[in-house]
Amino acid sequence: MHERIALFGGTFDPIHNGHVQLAREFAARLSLDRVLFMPTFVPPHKVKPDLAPAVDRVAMCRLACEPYAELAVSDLEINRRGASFTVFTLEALKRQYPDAELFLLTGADMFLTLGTWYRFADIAAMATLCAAPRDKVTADLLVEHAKQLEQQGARCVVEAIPIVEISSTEIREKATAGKSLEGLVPHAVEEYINQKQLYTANKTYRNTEEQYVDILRGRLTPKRFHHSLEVAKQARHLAKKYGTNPEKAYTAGLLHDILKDTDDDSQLQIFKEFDILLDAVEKQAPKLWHARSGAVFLEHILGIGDTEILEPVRYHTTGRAGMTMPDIVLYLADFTSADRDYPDVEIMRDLTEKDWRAAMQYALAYTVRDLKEQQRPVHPDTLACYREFE
Ligand code: DGI
Ligand code: FE
Ligand code: FE
Repeated sequence: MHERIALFGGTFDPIHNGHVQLAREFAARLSLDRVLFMPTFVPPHKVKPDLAPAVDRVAMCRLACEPYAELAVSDLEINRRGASFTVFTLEALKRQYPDAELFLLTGADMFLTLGTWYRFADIAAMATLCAAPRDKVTADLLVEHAKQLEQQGARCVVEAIPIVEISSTEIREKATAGKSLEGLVPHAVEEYINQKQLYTANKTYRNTEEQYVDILRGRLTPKRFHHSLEVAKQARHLAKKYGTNPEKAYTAGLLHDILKDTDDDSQLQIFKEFDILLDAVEKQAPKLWHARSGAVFLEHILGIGDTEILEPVRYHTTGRAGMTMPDIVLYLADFTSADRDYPDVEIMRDLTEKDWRAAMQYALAYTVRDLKEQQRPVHPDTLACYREFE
């Protein structure tokens, strides 16, 4: 019998339970003798500057694979250093295991781009291409794509393996924030991350605020990052003026737009994961999503439990009936931060300094008028808030 060996390439920054489960399921279903995790040295599609050191990514893969006879790690790509094109890696594996039958495991996104990979025909000739869908929609896409690839001579397997949606980005952010990685990565990997301080990258943070700033910098465009810092400052100023907690206001301001530059699909994924149903207006207005997904992210990924931070973020875009003072502080800070330059901003700043009720009334009237002019639906929370201050 020929050995059946699958190549599972990726950055594995870090390897997590989703990867391990996927590999083991594939091994069981396709009777694979071995799945070879192969961390890439430089991912040819997306060059990320702040990847954890290659040796550490390999070491974490080793720790994760150790308990399982069918899982192994190869440092072939790491050792070759150059751009790791899959076709070269498969050729090297062929030389190493001349009699083996090769398989290539890819995530759904990778699989959909396979046809355009460097020397795809050679890849297809050397390995059976395997993918697992994330959900029903991707399942259909993958099956459809597999048909196309097969017309180009490829052999494909799309296996409906239940996927554990874990994101390495979120793991890094949790590690940066000093949160537990329980259930996300194997214990040994968590210990390794902590011991090596991998995702705090030689940094000793003076405080959590500094960690948040680091996370924001990684998630936001420079403009939005700057906006967040300005809203934080303005929120602290207003909190002092109106007699609520200035530190909490600062944190809420800093983090209020944390998912504003995150793509729609990732936000939908968060809603799905945390059983959040969008209402009719929200469904039509993706611009509203970041307030809700952001609050969920702060609570569940960054582990912030304080409602004086979570609620202002949750309602910063629409407002709501019965706004609390922390809600109002963030809402007005977002309207009046130093980076804002819409036509009425000076009027708003003036009102905000003198009379928060008048400022809220002006802001809501402005928003509702603006939405009507653009024929966009007004959210019930926006409307309720508007009526209260009218
Ligand atoms: O995230 P920012 O740009 O700093 O500000 P924001 O969170 O207030 O987002 C503003 C966007 O949300 C802007 O495009 C207007 C939109 N928006 C606010 N209230 C409503 C709304 N959109 C709809 N459709 N309905 C609303 O009630
Ligand atoms: Fe916002
Ligand atoms: Fe904002």
